[in-house]
Amino acid sequence: MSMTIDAQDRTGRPAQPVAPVVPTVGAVRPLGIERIRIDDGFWGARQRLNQESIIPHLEYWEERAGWLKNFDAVVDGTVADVRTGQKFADSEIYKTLEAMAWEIARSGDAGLQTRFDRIVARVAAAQKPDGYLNTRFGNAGQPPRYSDLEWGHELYCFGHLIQAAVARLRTGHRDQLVDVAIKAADHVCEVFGPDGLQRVCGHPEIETALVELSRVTGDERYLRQARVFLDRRGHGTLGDIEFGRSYFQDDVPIRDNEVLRGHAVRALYLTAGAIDAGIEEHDVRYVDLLRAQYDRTLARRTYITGGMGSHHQDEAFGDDFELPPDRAYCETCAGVASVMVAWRLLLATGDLRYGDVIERTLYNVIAASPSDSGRAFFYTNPLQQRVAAAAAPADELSLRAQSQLRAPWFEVSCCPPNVARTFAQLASYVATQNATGVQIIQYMTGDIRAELDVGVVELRMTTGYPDDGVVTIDVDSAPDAPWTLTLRIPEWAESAVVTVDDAEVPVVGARCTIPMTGSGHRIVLHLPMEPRIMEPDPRIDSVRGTVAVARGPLVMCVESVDLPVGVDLESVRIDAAGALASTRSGVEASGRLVGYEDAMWPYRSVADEASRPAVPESEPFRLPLVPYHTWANRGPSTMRVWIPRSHTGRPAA
Ligand code: FUB
Ligand code: ZN
Repeated sequence: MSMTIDAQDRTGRPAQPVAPVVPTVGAVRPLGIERIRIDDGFWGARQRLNQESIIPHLEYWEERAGWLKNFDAVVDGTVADVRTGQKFADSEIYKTLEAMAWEIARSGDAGLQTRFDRIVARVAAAQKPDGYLNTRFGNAGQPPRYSDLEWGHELYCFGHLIQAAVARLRTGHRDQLVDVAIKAADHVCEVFGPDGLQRVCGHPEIETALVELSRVTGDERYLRQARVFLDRRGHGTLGDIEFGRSYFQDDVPIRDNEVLRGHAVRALYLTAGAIDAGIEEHDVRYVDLLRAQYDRTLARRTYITGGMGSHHQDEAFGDDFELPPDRAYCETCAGVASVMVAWRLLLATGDLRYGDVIERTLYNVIAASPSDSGRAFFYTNPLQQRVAAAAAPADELSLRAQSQLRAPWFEVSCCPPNVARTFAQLASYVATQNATGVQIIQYMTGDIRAELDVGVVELRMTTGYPDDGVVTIDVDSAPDAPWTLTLRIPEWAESAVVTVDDAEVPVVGARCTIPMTGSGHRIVLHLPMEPRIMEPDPRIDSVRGTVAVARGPLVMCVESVDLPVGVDLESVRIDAAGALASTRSGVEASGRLVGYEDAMWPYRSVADEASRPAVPESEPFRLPLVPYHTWANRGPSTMRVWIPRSHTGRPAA
């Protein structure tokens, strides 16, 4: 399917939406957080958690771990001796600043503004007169600038710095952070321009940041520099490494790829930046091929949760259908990055199926990361936990490899600030508009305001989603001229019903488009929330013979703390044809238990299969499942999403 760009050139509009991604062309355009307010429900609660717990927690740990002090140490000349953290620790400060910037705009939190300014002053003080800024390279006693582009992350850090500055500019502030980021971006253009250093960064990120800086400032130099980096990639300018150059997407030019490969976050950030550049260059063919790469990745290399990345060793995509549940890496950052790509494609094409991808990933990867307290995070998001791991100590730094349970902070803490910036900017993913209508992409409780060519539309959306499937949209204000309201109909909601003032309207595929005139109307969307049994593509070898349970957008799991005392999760099977019921905490299915006998050797000949009795299964029992995103909030547990099918198959009484 090819991408359509409806030529809505918005260059020259007085104000850009207060949103992280504002392409100048696209099938639909974003509505910023100044036009959409989430004020309750599942995501309202998470935005409050972000403001009250997650962001202060990031500030606390970045100070405590010394990553903020690294900037002070650059100023006082001691950084080579005292620096702490990974090479890319600066980027966590910048992502936190970005989260704070969106949060300040969302909540108007004056205390947060003061804390933000203090951090920015410390960062700014470490910048060199020519714009270079890094606490790991280029200071007295440290390796020279750009001497380790494979692993040094200098341009990656600049990318996050620039994204934080874009957040400030879009939220109406031309402040010290913006000056620092623009100086850094100018420095990058100077050093890495067409005639400059012929290298790229081992971790993409600068590309998408430069395009957005170009969009917000109108300075095309930044877009051109992004294009230089994109075209330079894939030609082996980075040294070879043990994982091969595919790890950082430097083995094959972007245009020659068919599917995303290598390190998942790197591949997805790169794709986001490439789409951004392609959109600004009006290169439909380029965006179309990136879309095909992402679509193929969704079809063959993505977990049922929306998670991406099957390899722990190199945090990378596996081969097609290599999606082991227990070894699933599914880094939280890869979930964030996948949302970034899907959102760009949705804006470019208007294809609401990308709204499904975003929804799945938001609920089942990004929402899964923070604990209920907002003070511990999953780095990886496996779909099966075989051994009940002890909770990470609440007050200690964890190694990423130990992150079987949520931990307060990691040596590599890229994920927590990524969650924070996504939660703070979340309203900008709720709805889009074009000249004639509004498209609702995500169902949340809050207000939406859009300025259409025919006039201003104000909507109030109320829902208990995803606990229940009723979404009510009241048209509080709208012109007496025709406009359209489009609702995304999730792929799993075939029997969705939409009414306008109690009269049913047709639903076609992924959308329901309703012709509207005037205000005072009530639209109600009824999404079928009956639990569903899902089976995997038979080519996903590692989960053949199993099923999963989903309810609405939520993937469910069985957690050992919900099983009868003495029952081991290993022995649980599920009646795939059995009854499923929604409960307060999730879903109840019909389960059966099997007894396994250990042998010296866990393999046997199939030759005598016919004479062997089938593994006996117990009578059915009620098997409780909970939303995957809630798991591991109740102490050590084992867990699985994909459950072996019972061969007896009689439903529970
Ligand atoms: O390298 C920076 C970040 O650290 C990556 O995006 C994550 O995968 C983690 O390795
Ligand atoms: Zn991460």
